[in-house]
Amino acid sequence: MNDAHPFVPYRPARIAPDDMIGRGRAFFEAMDGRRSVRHFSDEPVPRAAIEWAIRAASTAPSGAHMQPWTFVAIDDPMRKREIRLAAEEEERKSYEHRMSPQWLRALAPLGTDWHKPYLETAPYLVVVFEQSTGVDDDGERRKHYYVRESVGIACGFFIAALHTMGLCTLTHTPSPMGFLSRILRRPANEKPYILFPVGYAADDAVVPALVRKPLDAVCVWNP
Ligand code: IYR
Repeated sequence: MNDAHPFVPYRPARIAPDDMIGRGRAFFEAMDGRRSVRHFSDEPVPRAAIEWAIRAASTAPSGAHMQPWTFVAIDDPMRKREIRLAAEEEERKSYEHRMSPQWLRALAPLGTDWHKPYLETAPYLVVVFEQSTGVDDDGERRKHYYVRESVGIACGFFIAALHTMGLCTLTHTPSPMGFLSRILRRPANEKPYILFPVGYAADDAVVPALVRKPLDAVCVWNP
């Protein structure tokens, strides 16, 4: 700590243990109610909701606090159509030739295929880009660190924020995703990371009957 790099006091609220557990359970229950959605309503959603979710995402911890992400939000129907067509072109090739039989079997319970109508139905597409480098205060190019970890955490916050607002999304990763850089005219230091359609679930939306792993299958104490 010195004048060039000041510190400020930080006094996060102390929560009594009983309350702590109650809050932890409530947060778990809220998050456990989230599902990835592929059937969206075209009902409009306030733009401010997207902006709050992006603000929340951008509070994520990041390597050397470089915040190596760009959230590109799209609500223009022509742009959405262009993205849908390009994504479907790649996805069709993936489903027909590029994905292994084992991969296709793993996806079978999700009921996915190359058709991606939600890329037009959902009122917004938010494409998150990871930045391999950025620019410092002097305009010099600087390297970013732990980029994928940082962006992944930010995307988690984004998903949680949307869910808190009653909005739905999907972590869509058309592969390869280079077309997003071209269509969205992103600079060379940015690479597409996840494409999130965002909106309300359709009234008749269904999701696969998945079961989450219980605590003892995902947590090991003092091995
Ligand atoms: N990107 C494809 C395939 C796909 C892959 C995985 I791993 C999934 O969990 C779901 C889909 C698609 O979006 O259909």
